[in-house]
Amino acid sequence: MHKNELKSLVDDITRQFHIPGEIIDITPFGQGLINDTFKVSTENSQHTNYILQKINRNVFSQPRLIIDNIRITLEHINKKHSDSDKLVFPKLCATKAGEFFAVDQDQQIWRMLEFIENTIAYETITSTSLAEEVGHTLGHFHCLTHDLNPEKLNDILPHFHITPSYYREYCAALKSHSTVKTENDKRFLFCQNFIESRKMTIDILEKAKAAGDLSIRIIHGDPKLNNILFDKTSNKAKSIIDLDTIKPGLVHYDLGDCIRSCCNPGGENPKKASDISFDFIQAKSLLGGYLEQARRFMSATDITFIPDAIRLLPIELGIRFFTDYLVGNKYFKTQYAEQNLERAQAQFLLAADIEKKLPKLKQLLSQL
Ligand code: GN1
Ligand code: MG
Repeated sequence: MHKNELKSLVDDITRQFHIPGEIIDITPFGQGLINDTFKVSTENSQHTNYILQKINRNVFSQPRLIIDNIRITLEHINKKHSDSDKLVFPKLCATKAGEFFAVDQDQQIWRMLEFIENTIAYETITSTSLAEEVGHTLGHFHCLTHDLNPEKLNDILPHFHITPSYYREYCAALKSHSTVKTENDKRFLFCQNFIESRKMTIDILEKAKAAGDLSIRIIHGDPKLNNILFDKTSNKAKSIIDLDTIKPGLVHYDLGDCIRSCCNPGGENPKKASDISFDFIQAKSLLGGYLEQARRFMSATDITFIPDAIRLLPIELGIRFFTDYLVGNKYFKTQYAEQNLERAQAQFLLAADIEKKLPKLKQLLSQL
């Protein structure tokens, strides 16, 4: 879509929402790989900034159900939440027609949230106290939601964070892909061999779930570092955002995902392979903060599976990136054709480093 067309569409959609004050600016916002996000600034004494998002229909085929999930979860949290709890959650804004989403001429769904002021999101962790704060925040979120009956939520993405289902999609993509010319590429072969040699271990959490060793609770689904907002003044976590993927699932996927995103100084798009490593010290702090909260609901068996989850999540995301590369980059936003291949390689390198540190990690968990 042309820039001016997009601007006029976003302007129109914004005006469908009931937000007081005159709109003074609308700009693209954030680093998300799925939805299109904008920051809307207004001149208004109560609330000045909002987040407007177009929900990606290729990923979320039933966006209305997401909005229900968010509302059910926040209602539950708000019932338990006392003033002393420091987390605030972005509120959904209503349209002038009284709905929590607007529909554009292409039947795309848009929603508006209040912007949480005076906050900052980080792309990398710079201190152990920040890592501990991240862990504490995720643990607190899980404490707030662990007693919400998972059956009350819609499973908006039934295969999301079910590692074996990503493996099946990968196998199908490998058979039919058309990226043949890159098959001799070292990165391609590395990814393919990496998955092949780990395929026996990828159902570890799902097997434990099926055996009744791990139970289904509520998961955030996407607790990566830049989805946690920190207060600019105190540097304490103030919010956990991007609630689209809230669904019934194993909290282990959340914890593993949070650690893979926080404890790798190279990030998801490293400049060179040697930038990638598993930062054990940061992981130790993050886990300490997490368990301080999560111990209230986690069983001893839950804790035993944490190292497996930490190892599994970069493998899962690597498989997702590699599969998307094979099918022609349809799911994750990319800036160039081989970005998903490089992202996959980065996740597998991280997983390989985690594997080296796994005995230390298991020992740590037995002491925490
Ligand atoms: C996607 O859109 P974003 O950046 O919040 C993805 C996550 C991945 C993440 C990797 C619905 O999240 O699962 O971990 O990219 N979200 C979805 O950066 O697939
Ligand atoms: Mg997301």
